[in-house]
Amino acid sequence: MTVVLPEGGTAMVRGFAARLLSLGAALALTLGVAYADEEKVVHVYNWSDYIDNAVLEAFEKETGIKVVYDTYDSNDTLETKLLTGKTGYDVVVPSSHFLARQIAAGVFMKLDKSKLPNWKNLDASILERVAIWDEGNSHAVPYMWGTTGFAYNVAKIKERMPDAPVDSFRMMFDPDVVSKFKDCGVYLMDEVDEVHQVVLNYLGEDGNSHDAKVLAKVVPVLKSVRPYVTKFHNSAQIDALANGDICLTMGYSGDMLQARNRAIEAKNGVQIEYVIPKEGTLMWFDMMAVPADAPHPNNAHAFIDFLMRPDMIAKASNVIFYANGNAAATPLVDPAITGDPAIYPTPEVMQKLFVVTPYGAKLQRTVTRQFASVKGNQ
Ligand code: N2P
Repeated sequence: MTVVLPEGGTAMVRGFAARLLSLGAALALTLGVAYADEEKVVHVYNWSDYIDNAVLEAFEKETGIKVVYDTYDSNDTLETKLLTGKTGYDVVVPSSHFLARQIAAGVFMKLDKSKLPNWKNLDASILERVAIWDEGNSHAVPYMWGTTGFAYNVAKIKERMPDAPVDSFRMMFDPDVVSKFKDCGVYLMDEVDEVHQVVLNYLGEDGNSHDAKVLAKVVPVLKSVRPYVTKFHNSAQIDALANGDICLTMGYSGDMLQARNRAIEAKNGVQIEYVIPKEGTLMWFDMMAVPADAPHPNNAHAFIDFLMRPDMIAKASNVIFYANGNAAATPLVDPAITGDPAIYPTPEVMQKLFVVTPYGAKLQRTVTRQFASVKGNQ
């Protein structure tokens, strides 16, 4: 619970607020005891296609805590809920740069590391990286990390353009190229910030620029390819690719690899490739955090700790094709995954990946408007 003292309040109001604070402290003590008697349930809000259900079942079986699990497919959706408050969720999983401004807005509680004995399994180098968004790693635990690139249907692209530049974001952002694929289906992501950042980087600009004039350079590029985009979405591309319904899409690394895998399992002859383009791209870390007003904070800690168990997080990575942030889990992850450069990029490719910091409120409004003007009606 956060109680903010009114800044210019009268002495009486401030006196009242101080009393409220000490009441809050007393309440926290009582709640400390009450936590132990939390109802046996944890409400989790995570990205879609981002867990092995066997992990949730194992948690329920071992702890007797029921998992109520909801999903989203965009940081914007999660953030709108978090900023409104009273989400009812105990654990949420924003991406690193969104996390930073949500921490600044007071959305999350500090983690009680005494309740996270499996913290020791985390990868120290990843903890150091993510500390730029969460100083001292005090509010969040790395779950999975990945890149935002593109994926394509090998046969359909070859058929339409034998010399297609399949190692470059020209596939998505050069109108002379992408126009050739409209008939077989092209999706672009519906994630305002990431589309801006990736296009800037493609243009040779700083992908993390916070300069409105630089960010405006994205607009003509998006307008030039807009006629060939058949849908803006963040998760529908998995099935659409796997079924052969689309031939090109921007997407999250593991999601695209899940699509590849679904096609292999369906034996439908669809061959999918995921590409981290030669221009480089965005790298992000998705972070587990507990909303300040979570109804079951103890259960939230128990859930997060369970996901830091090497066997459990390795199980998740093996199903969702994302790299996790747990060093002790690496030997348990399928070698086909740890050895796949699309999931664990080579040091050379790592050099080309960039991370971003959050936009301020005004700039965020500007880029959101820009994106909406390009998208128009779908
Ligand atoms: C899971 C997508 C998570 C990646 N389907 C977003 N950072």
